[in-house]
Amino acid sequence: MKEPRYLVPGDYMADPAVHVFNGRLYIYPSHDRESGIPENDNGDHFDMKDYHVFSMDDVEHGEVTDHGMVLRTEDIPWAGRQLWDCDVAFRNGKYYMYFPLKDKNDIFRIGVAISDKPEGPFIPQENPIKGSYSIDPCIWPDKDDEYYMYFGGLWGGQLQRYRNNKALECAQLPEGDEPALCPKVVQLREDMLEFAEEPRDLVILDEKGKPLTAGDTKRRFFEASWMHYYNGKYYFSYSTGDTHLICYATGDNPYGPFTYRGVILTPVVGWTTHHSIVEYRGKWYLFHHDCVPSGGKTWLRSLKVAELKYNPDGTIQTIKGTAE
Ligand code: FUB
Repeated sequence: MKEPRYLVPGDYMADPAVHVFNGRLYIYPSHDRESGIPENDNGDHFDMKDYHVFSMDDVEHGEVTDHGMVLRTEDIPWAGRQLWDCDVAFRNGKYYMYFPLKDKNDIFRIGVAISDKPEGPFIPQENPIKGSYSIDPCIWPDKDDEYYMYFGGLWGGQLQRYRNNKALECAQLPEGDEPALCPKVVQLREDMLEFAEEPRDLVILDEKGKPLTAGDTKRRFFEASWMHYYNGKYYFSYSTGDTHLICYATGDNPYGPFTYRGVILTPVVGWTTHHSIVEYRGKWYLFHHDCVPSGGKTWLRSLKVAELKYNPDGTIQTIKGTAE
């Protein structure tokens, strides 16, 4: 693939989670819209109200099918506002969509909606997952039929409001040499509707084996967890948020620890950067978004795909974002 490709030119879609189901590629993005809400560090301007599903069978030239609206806030009994980045997993004949949404108290929780088909529509559960908080769920189906969720996001994603899975009186963002806040990992119950255990920290180490610090803003986790597996290693990738990079770390099992390895995507036009990595028909791809088509409006993002390549030692070749 010579040039990255915009996938849905007629609408604004972001945060793509991509999976191969029944031999076809399915894309589960956030659906951006013009809400008129002023931009702020809390992310209030990302006021999304529904999801669409897309699919295709040829990444480089194929037609992208829009399966239409598959879930909306009006149909979610506990909904407050803001449907952010979702993910979908298949188990025991059903497709489970995991989505972050603020409840009626303006607290992000993670909900589940179910379908018989990868293209939806998805029917939401009455309540969010017990003990869930923050944003950006990513589901990893591991060996032995175990499913893990990775989640978390700083600032508007509210992760700084929690320690040891308990809400704090006041949010606390560590600084400087203090250890950075970690993304969370938790195994899902067999019915996929609840956590099977307490979420744990997914620790990311530097080259000396020390946890990344909060002041190391070009490497520490901010949001947008994604997991993939390549050549016997687990690859955990994520956004560094205010430094606008997609980075990755490798490990030997789903719980980590993981060791920081480098940058996958340099900054794109826009503020957020968010991605997924998937193998399809023998090639690896990075799905992501930028704000070039909207002329740099950070809340109106467009879906893209670029080919991703590994070096012989398993490191990933850095892709240049559109802000360079
Ligand atoms: O789309 C809203 C939020 O922006 C996502 O949940 C974050 O990862 C960032 O992309």
